[in-house]
Order: sequence, then structure tokens, then C-alpha cells
Amino acid sequence: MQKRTIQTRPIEGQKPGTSGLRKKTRTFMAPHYLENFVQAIWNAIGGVQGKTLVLGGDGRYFNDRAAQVILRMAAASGAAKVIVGQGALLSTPAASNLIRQRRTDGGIILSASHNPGGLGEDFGVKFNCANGGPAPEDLTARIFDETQRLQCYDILEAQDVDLSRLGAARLGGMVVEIVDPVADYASLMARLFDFEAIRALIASGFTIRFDAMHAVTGPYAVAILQDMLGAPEGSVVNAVPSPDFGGGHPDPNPIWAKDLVDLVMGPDAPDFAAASDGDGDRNMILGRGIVVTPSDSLAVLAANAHLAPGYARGLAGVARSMPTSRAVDRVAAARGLALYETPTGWKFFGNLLDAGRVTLCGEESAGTGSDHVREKDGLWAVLLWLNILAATRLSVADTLRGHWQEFGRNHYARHDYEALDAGLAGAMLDDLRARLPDLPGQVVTGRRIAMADEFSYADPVDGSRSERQGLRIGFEDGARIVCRLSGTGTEGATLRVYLEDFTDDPARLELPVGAALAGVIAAADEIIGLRARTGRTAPDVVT
Ligand code: VG1
Ligand code: CO
Repeated sequence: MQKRTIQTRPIEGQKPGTSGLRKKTRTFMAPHYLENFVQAIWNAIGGVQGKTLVLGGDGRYFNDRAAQVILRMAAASGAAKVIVGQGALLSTPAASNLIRQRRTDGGIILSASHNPGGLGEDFGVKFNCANGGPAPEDLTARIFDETQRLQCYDILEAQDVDLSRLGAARLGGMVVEIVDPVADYASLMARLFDFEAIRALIASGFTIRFDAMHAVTGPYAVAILQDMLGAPEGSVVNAVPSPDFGGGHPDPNPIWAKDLVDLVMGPDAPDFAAASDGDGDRNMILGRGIVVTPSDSLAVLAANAHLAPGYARGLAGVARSMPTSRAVDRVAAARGLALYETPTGWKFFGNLLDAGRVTLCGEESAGTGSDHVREKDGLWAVLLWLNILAATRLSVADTLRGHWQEFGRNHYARHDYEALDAGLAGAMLDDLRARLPDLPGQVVTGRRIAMADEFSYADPVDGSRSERQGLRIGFEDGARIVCRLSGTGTEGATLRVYLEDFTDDPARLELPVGAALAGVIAAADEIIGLRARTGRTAPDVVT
């Protein structure tokens, strides 16, 4: 086997976004594209000589080929070992767990998460550090720097490693350890949650449906929910990962998991339903007749986590991304918990978790997690919900109702305007940014603006600063509008408008979100001028 040094040139645009580098699959398959980015990672982390890494992905198109390239590049650069999930599969939280459990130097996750997969769709590569968490901003900036000056990369000339068989293989001087992608993760879940109680709940006739959306959580959900917890076969649907996710978007929200919404709203509704995304880090929670908003889910979990053994000692604190609704803030205030507000993206929770300042974190984008790993974790959220319901024996709907009665309700929605012209979207936000200082005091659609600013974050642990993390406008009555551009898309620009209003009026608690937010939506349109500037009359996706 021969090591080769291949001459290359910097490739433009290899700048990691909210969660790794995401591009069209064909872009990643173009000559040198993947190789350049991987070599840039090696360079940015000081090489991989003698190091041990974890490798796996969500099974999308090109996952298997990319894994072989990365193995050959790790071997060529002197890595001691790469621990790979069988078939090159690992969910994002399972990869995070393996990195931590096996005390490795980090890992590479192949995923574009909830973005669709296939030759004509999206692919992604993400580096996670030794703590199991996504590379922080200073590291992604170094990786990007390296991509801009790269002249060559090292790769071994070798046959593919057979990743279908468990056990150890060799690639040049490097060991490739092929592990069951589910086993270590499942045993972590069994340590955190009262599996006996959940088993008893299910045995009592409590019905569940989990939609793996043809993505990576299928094998995990079958093993845990069906084999370990006794849910009848067929409780997990779309359980076989497919390279194009069955042609759908593996995005667990009411648009892309509409079947599940229809199911819980219909006559055959199960007691509990859930879905996860492409790489298994997102979750959607539903109950008979109800879809739980991710921001509400975070608040409910924060209020009840102590019912699960892994959190019986209580929570150190909680964190949410800035655009996430402030429902969890009310729980934190009532329980005397520290509350942190971070920019969008899981990488910003890492320091808080490592420092023991927070136990639970969440994002409005269907991400919830805890200090058990350093990623958000879809199945973990499902199991925490099930553990809570096993302890209270309440329905999902009654759990929510009770929560709103105790803490009040933050009605919440996110409106996405997709595939906007990037220049136009940028100009629209620049314009709004320029007007922010004048907004406080103005009355828009009958509401007085109390504050308006651009969110920036100073990490309380290492002091690092992140600027330009979203424009926010707060009203005197507690309503809020947040605007930012997506950092995970692969085409044009996506504008996200996050809308929130609070009520503790018992008569308004159960108002549908659309009705409760109508006033805030009108105010947002007037302030941003979206309709006028883009010609769009409605968002493409409402979650
Ligand atoms: C989106 C979400 C963000 C999430 C990120 C990665 O980012 O808004 O909350 O952390 O996706 O999730 P953006 O920049 O497009 O708004 V995943 O499950 O795609 O890794
Ligand atoms: Co994801």
C-alpha cells in the first residue's frame, strides 16, 4: 500500500456553516473536493499522527464512498486508529457518545442532517472534538483558513475496507475498528432512563409510533423501542435507512412528517408519536390530538427531567438558542435554575455543558439534549418523554395543558422563506439592522416596541465572542420577533422569522398558534417589509 501526496489547489466556498460543511452531493463528489476539506481538518487540528478518531454517517448517498476516502486519508497521515460504525453508519448522538466513551481525539460525521439526500441533493461533513461536540467557531475558522491555502493532501492507495463485518481490520499502519453503531448508545440510554417503568407503560397498552423517516435512527429505534422496551413490531416505521431517505426530507416537522400529524389527529391515533431527522439528532413529539412545539418540549422536559433516574439529582441549569421561545425561561425562573441564551447551533452549548453549568439544552428547530453527549439527541428526547409519561401516567396533551396552566404559554412559530436571492435577503437584513436603533418606542400594529438589537454572544466560559447572531425585536407586551439567515442551506438564502407571544390568560392558553400570533405576524411584515421586498405573500415552511 502506497502513500501518495496529491497536488491540489484551494477550492472556494469550503466554509463550515451552522453545522459543518454542507453542499450538493455532486459538489462533494467533484475531484479533490472532499479530500481538500478533510486535509484542511487534519491541518487545522495539528495533524492526526498517532490519533484515534470516530467515523460514521447517516447513510445518505455517498456516505459509504466518502468513508473509504477518509479512512485512506487518516491512514496516510499516520492515524493510529479509526473506530467506524458498521456499514459506516452512526447517528450524530451515537458518534458523539463513541468519541466520549472511547476517549478518542474527535471524529468525523458524514451528514447533511435534515437536508434531503441523493445524487441530486445534499451531503455534509462535520468534525467533532474530543468532548464529542461540534467544532467550535475558532476551529471551523481555522479549517476554512486551511482550505484557502491547501496545496496537497495525503492519501493511501489501497482497496476498500470491508465495513460490513464487525471487528478489527488494518489499513496500512492504521487499525480500523468496526463497531455495532447501536450497542454503546443503547446502553447509555438504559443507564439514563427507567427502562422498567417505560416497559410497564407500554405493556399496559400505551401505544407508540416512531417514524425514522428512512434515516439513521431506524436501527436505533427498533433496538431500543421494540426489542428492549417491548413496543410491538411495526411501532417503528420507515426504519430502514435509505440513501435518499425514501425520496423525502428527513426533517421531523409538521410539513415533512405530515403522515404522523394526520395519524395523531385521526381516529387511530397512538398515545405517543415521534420522529427523528436524517442523522438522528432532532426530534418531534406528538400525542393523541396534539403536536408539541419543540420550544414547549424543552420547557416540559426541563420541568420534569428529575422524574428520570439520570436527572434525579436535578438540573445544573438550562440553555436555549436565542430564537427558541422563552417557555423554558419560565421554568428556569420558577425553579431557580440558571438560564443561558446562546446563538443558533449546538456548538455553542459545548462549553456550558463541559463546565457543568447546564444539564439540558434545546433549540426551536426540534433539537433537545443534555450533558450525556455533546450533540442534540432525538431518541434521547423520545425516551425522556416516555420516562416522564411512565412516571406521571398523563397523556401528552394533559402534560402540555398542565404545563401551560402552571407556567403560561409562549405561542410560537417559525416562518421560513426559502431560496431567496442571497443579495436581496442580505440587503433586507442590512436595512433592518440599520433601522434597529430607531425602533424602540415605535408602535406597530398596536404594539409598542421595547427593544431592538442584533444578538451577539460572549461565551461565559472562554470569553469568545460571536457577533451578528440574529436581529431581535421585543415588544412591551412580551411578544418578540427574531430574524436571521439560515447557515445550513445549499441553495440561495433562507430567511427565518421567529415569532413569539406570551399569555397566561386562561381563556387564551389553548388558542391555536396561528390565531394567537396573528398580531405579531402582521407586525413582523410591517417592520421587515418582506412582502413588499420579496413579493412573497406567505412563508414556504411554517414550523
Ligand atoms: C438549523 C437550525 C439550528 C440547528 C442547525 C443544525 O440551522 O436552525 O437550530 O442547530 O440547523 O441542525 P440554520 O442555520 O439553518 O438555521 V441539524 O439537525 O441540520 O444538524
Ligand atoms: Co440533524
